[in-house]
Amino acid sequence: MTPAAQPVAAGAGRSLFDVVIIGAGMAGLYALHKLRAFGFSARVLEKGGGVGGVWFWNRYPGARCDAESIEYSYSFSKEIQEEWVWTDVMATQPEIEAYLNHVADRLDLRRDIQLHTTVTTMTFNEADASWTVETDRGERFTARYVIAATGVLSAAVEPDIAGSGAFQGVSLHTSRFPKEGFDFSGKRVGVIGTGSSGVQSIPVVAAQAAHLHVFQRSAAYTFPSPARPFAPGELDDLKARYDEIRAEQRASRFGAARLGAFAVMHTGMTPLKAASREEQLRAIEERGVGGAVAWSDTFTDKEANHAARQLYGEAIARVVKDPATAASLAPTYPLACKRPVVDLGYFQTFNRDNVTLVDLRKGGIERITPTGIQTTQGFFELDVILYATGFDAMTGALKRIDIRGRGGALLRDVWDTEGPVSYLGLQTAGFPNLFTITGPGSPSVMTVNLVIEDHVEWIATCLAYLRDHGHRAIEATPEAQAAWTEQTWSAAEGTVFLEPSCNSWYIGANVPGKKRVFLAYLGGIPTYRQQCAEIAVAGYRGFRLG
Ligand code: N01
Repeated sequence: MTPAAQPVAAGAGRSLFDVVIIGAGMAGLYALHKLRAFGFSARVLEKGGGVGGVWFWNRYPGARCDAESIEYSYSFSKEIQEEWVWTDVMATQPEIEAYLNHVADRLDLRRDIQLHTTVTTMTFNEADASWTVETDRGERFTARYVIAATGVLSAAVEPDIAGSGAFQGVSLHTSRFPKEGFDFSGKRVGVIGTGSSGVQSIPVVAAQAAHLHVFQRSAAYTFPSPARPFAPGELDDLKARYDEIRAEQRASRFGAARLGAFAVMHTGMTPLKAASREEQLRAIEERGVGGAVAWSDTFTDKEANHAARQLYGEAIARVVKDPATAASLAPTYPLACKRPVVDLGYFQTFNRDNVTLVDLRKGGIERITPTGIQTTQGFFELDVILYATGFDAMTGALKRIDIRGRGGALLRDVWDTEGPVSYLGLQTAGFPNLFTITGPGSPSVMTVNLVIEDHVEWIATCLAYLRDHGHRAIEATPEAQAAWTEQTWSAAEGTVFLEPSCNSWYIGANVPGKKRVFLAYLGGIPTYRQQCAEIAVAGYRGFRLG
C-alpha cells in the first residue's frame, strides 16, 4: 500500500496507518475500499464478530429494511449492483447481512478489518497532527486520520428501569439479539418498546409465544410494508433501469424515491382539509391506515396533521376488534414527527388471543422484579423480556469513546454542552483530522446509504487533495461550524419534529439529558450534495488546512 505523502512517525509498539476507520458496517466497508483505491493504508476496527454494522447486530425476529433493497444498497459498483440478486422488495436482515459479507469478499476487504475490537480512546497529537487510537484489546494504532463509520443507530439505549438486572428470566435486546436465534415457544414474553424494532418483532414473537404482553409507552404510526418477494423477471427489469432509479433517488429530497418509510406517506394529491367526511372515510376504507395520511397537507398544516391523526385512529379501530386496545394503539402526538414504521400485520396481531397490549400511558413501569414487570396498573409474570427500546442516535456511539481533540477537549463534553455541533456533519471544530460519516448535522437519518456513499467519496477526495497539496491537517473552523449548526437547527424550527408532544430520537428526546435539537440536516439531499461539492471546489471553504 502506498503511504500518505507525509507519513506519521511510529511510536514503539504502535501500528501505523494513514487512516483508522471505526466500524465495518455499510460506511466502513466502502470507506476502506475507496481509501485503498486512492492509495491510502487503512485499518478497520470493528466491535462485532462480523461485518455488517447495524445489520450484524440487529438480528431480532422480523428484522428487515424499511427502504427498497434496490435503493438500500451500494451504487458505487455497477458490477455488484448487477450481480447481487435480491429476493425481496424490502430485504430482510439475513439478506442484507449476506449482501454486505458478499461485498467484503468481492472487494477483498477482510484482510484490513480487525473484528472483536472496540475502540476505547482516541487522542489527537497536536505535535504531529496524528491520532492515537486505543482498543479494548490493549492495542494502539497511530493514524493521520480517523474516519468514524460508527453508524447513526448503533449505540443502544439501556432503559433506566429499576430492577432490570434482577430479572431471573431471559433478557434480550433487539439490537443484540443472539446470532443463533431464540425460540419463544411456550414462553410468556414481554416486549418493551413499539418503535420500528418492536413493531417488526411483535407479530413474529406473537406467532411463537405462549403469551405476549406488549408494553407500549407511545403508540407508533405504522404502515403496511410493501415487502414481498420479487416476481420472476421483476428484479431484472429494475436492474435494466438502475441508472435512472439511482438518479431519481439522488434527486429526491429524502433519497428514497420509491417505497421507503417516508415514501409510504407521500402519496396524496388532495388536501385533507378540503376532503369531505365521505372522502376521508373512503380513503381509510380502501387503504387502511395509509388512507389516513395520503393527503397533500398533512405534513405542512397542523390542523390537517391533527385530522390525519384522528383518521389514523379510526382506521386502526376498523382492524383491531377490542375497542380499548384499538384506542390505546392510536398515537397522541403529531404524524411524521417520529420516523414512520413499516410493518407486516402489526395491528392484526392484537386480535390474537395470546397478545395483550399494556398501555403504559394508563400506568407506567415501576420496576422489573425477578419474575416479571410491575406496573402501576398491575404485575405481569414473564419468562422473557425483549427490550426494543432504541438508540442514542447519531452521537451516542462517539460519545461512548473518550475522544480527546485539540487541548485535550473531550468530544462528549463538547456535544453535551454545545449540542451536537458539526460542520456539514463531517467534522467538529477542535477535532482535526477526524471525520464522521453520517454525523450529526448531515441528512443521514433521512437516507443512510446515499449519504454514506457521498461522505466516503467526499472524504477520500479531500484526503487526496491534502496529500497532493502537502497538508497534513484539516479542521472545521468554529465560524463555519456555527453557521452550519445554525442552518441545521433553524431548519427544524416550527416543524412537527420539535412539537412538545413529540419525543423522538431525531431530537434526542429518548436519551435523558440530551439536548433537544433536530440532529440531522433537513434541507434535502440535492441541496446538501451541492453545498458539499461547492465547499470542496472552493478549496474546502470553512476548513482550516495546515
Ligand atoms: O427505537 P425507537 P427502534 N419504558 O426509539 C420505547 C431504525 N430501524 O429500535 O416512544 C417503556 O424508535 C419507546 O417509547 P417512547 C429506524 O430508523 C429501522 O424501534 O420513547 N418504553 C419506543 O416505543 C427507527 O426509527 C428498521 O415513548 C420505552 C421504543 O422503546 C430507529 O432504528 C428497523 C422505554 C423505542 O423506539 C429506532 O427504532 C428497526 C422505557 N423505559 C430500526 N424506553 C427498519 O429498517 C424506550 N421505550 C425497518
